[in-house]
Amino acid sequence: MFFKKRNWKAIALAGAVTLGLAACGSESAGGDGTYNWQFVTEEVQGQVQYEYAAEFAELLNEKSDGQINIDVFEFGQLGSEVDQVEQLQDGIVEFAIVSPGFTGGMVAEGQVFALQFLFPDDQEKTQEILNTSEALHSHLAGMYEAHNIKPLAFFTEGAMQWTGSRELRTPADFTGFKMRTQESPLIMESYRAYGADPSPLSWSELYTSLDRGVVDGQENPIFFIEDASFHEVQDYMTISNHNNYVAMTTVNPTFYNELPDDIRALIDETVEEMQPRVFEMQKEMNESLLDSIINNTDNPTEVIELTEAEREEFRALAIPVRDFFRDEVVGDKGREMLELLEQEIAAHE
Ligand code: 6CS
Repeated sequence: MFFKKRNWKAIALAGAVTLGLAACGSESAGGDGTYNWQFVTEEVQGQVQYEYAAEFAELLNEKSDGQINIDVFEFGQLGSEVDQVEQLQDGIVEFAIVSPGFTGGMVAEGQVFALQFLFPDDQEKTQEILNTSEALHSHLAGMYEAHNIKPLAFFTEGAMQWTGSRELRTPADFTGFKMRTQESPLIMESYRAYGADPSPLSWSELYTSLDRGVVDGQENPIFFIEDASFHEVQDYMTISNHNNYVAMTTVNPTFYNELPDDIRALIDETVEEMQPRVFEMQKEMNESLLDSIINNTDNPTEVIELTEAEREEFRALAIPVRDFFRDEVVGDKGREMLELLEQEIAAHE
């Protein structure tokens, strides 16, 4: 794995921690009446997912008067994003933040979040849909549960932007562009629609791959671009707002269903309380870290803000990818889910 420098220590610990978990198994309820659980995230300290999980753990510990203890793991401690999903499915960890982009090969319908320009540009409206959508909380959640992953909440980590070793202003700029994507066939298809050459990679390898020119660019919310230092090895950042980065708070369903009602109720209450918290968290980080990229004179990054007319060119190419989703990626249930989601989105616009 090749993170930027500060994460090497976490990687070095990875083997030891993984072994430790495998040896102990997942002790859900201790003999002394305490609960000791594990929560794995795809991000590191200071980033949205990790800070969410740390606050979630603290809140549950307080609410339960110390009965519930949760160890939160940074990304890199328990393997790749895909390894982490397997650990959740196997009950090795109880909780995980999962990005649907890494489960596209398993729950094809979860790739709905890869459809660009689908959700409103207004982040608050988007979060409201993520909180209330029946398409997501009933239809899509059921599809994940069939794979032993129970989504408890969906949240945005912010609008995504492009960075590149060259300027990305029009679809023509993507011709032959080696675009790093997550492991999702639909994300890859979305970039093929722009003429790019998509290449799936874990983010642990992304900094070095951008630096060495293995890939030319990537998409992510601003806080993540800054905190992972991608801007240091990219000359351009395009404010495209072409999609949101959606993450899911998930739990192992067997573990969750077997909990006493009062403990499960505490989890549900905490999940709900975290929704406005994480929205504020991502908003604050995305806003302040944009300034940090703009003001970084040691590693200057040219920031290009697309006009509405320029975004329109991308939108026109992104819309037919919805047909690809309907016709090639999912079956009837997925089509029904997208139709309902589109209605819910239209009702918010
Ligand atoms: O680009 C990625 O793969 C990573 N981006 C974010 C915002 N969170 C974790 C994820 O793995």
